[in-house]
Amino acid sequence: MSKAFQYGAAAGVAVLLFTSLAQAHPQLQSAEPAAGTTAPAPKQIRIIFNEAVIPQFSGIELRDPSGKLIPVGKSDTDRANKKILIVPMKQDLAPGDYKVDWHAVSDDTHRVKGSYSFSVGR
Ligand SMILES: [Cu+2]
Repeated sequence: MSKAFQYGAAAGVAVLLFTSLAQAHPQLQSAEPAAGTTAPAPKQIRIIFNEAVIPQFSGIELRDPSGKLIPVGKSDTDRANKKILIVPMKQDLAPGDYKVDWHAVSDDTHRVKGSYSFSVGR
């Protein structure tokens, strides 16, 4: 076996390993309001993952443009689809930009987190 072939094969295995690991973790697929969009004040924030998440260990921190934490309700998953995390709003969000720092734990107990922003229009 040539050295070049050995390196190539090792790289291929590494890519396969990385891909299967990545697929085994919850990933954000979409959100409502969607990232980067301007929407009316939402009654709830919905985040759709690629796999079921555990609501007790999943949720968001919502911040206004000044970085102030906005209180939100208790996270839950959609009864019909455990891939959808639902966070009810406790108040009408004033027009402006908001940042969502989310975290989620999937059924396989893997924890992931991320953040995105959306805006509330007038
Ligand atoms: Cu995982």
